[in-house]
Amino acid sequence: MTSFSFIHAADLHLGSPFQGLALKDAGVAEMFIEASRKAFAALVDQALERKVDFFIVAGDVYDGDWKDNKIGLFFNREVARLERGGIPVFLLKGNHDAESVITRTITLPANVSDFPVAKPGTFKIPHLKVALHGQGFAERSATDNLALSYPQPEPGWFNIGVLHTSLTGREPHASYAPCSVEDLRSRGYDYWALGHVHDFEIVAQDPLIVFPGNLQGRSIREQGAKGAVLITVEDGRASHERIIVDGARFAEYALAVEPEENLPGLLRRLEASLDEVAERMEGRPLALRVRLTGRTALRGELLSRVQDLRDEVQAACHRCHQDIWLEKLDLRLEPPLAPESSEPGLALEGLLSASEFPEELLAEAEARLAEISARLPGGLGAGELALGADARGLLSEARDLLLARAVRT
Ligand SMILES: [Mn+2]
Repeated sequence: MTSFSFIHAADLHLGSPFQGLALKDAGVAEMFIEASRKAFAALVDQALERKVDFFIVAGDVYDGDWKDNKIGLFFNREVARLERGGIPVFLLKGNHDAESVITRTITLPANVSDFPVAKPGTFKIPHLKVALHGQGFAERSATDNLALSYPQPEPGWFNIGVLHTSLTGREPHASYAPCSVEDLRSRGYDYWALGHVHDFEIVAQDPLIVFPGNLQGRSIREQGAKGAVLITVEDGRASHERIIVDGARFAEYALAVEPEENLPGLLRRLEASLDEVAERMEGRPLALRVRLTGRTALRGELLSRVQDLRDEVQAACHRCHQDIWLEKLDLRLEPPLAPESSEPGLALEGLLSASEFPEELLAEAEARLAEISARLPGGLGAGELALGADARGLLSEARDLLLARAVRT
């Protein structure tokens, strides 16, 4: 059997909305917005350099319907580079770019084949004796076990199954085209090119079943290095190598504030401890969520000047590395265990420190949150709450802020 190689990518999510940084700077935001497109262009560069034989995208090329044709024009331009390099491209529609979801089209080059959505289809590359089997999504929701109706393998050929699926469940990813590893094995194929789950995962070795993960992290929930896989097949055996192409990264860092520490001391310690974070950037801009925890007498002061604190934390990040951008400052501070009883405002604190909020207040806050959330752009789906906290969390934050101000005056 001939030896050959191909790239397996998934979940490009082109056009995905940007989640934002603490610093409101359009130029910096643009760097992160551009990252998804740059990552795909970098992958196309790799495919051309390594002269792979074909290229698979296992669903969710697009994040959703296009506002205009900009995304379609970008994708066409990149896959046309693959066409000029003689590399065929096989696309599968996932839940985000299901047939019914994407209403606009741009005519793609002739090297692009799109798997059917009504039933599984097979594309063949005769000179390599490769057969690719796949079925895309007609609708956003796919509750059937699609894998079970995939065709019999082509005898003596290298058979690849392409499928957008959550398998038997991969939290927090929604359940689509559910199936088990045994269902996939039962098809008798040599490789399964999966999509949907945004973390890289080798699901099985025999045959090789792979989630390449998404090409580019888009929020704090998608951390670490991102990319696709290069699959090399020799004598019918597939082996994999990750190709990391992300153009920006997300990370979290938690620091426990010492009880007696002052603000300059805290900032100096943060700056010094971010060195280990900077090592994980590998030359990319980093959106960093900083979480401050611990019991500190500074809590009231920090909470009442949160915007200044945010800027100071951003400044400390920049003193460590010019491309660490504060994604969010998450304050989880607690007051010291034994507050001085002579401090003014403690009566108010006693008044407000009841552990539960009245039901009517909670209901009112929840209703307002729902109203605001409904107006925010959708996008990343389950997980992150629109304002970063639930009604109870936001009410606690408001109470703490009020207390801090009352105590200071
Ligand atoms: Mn998906």
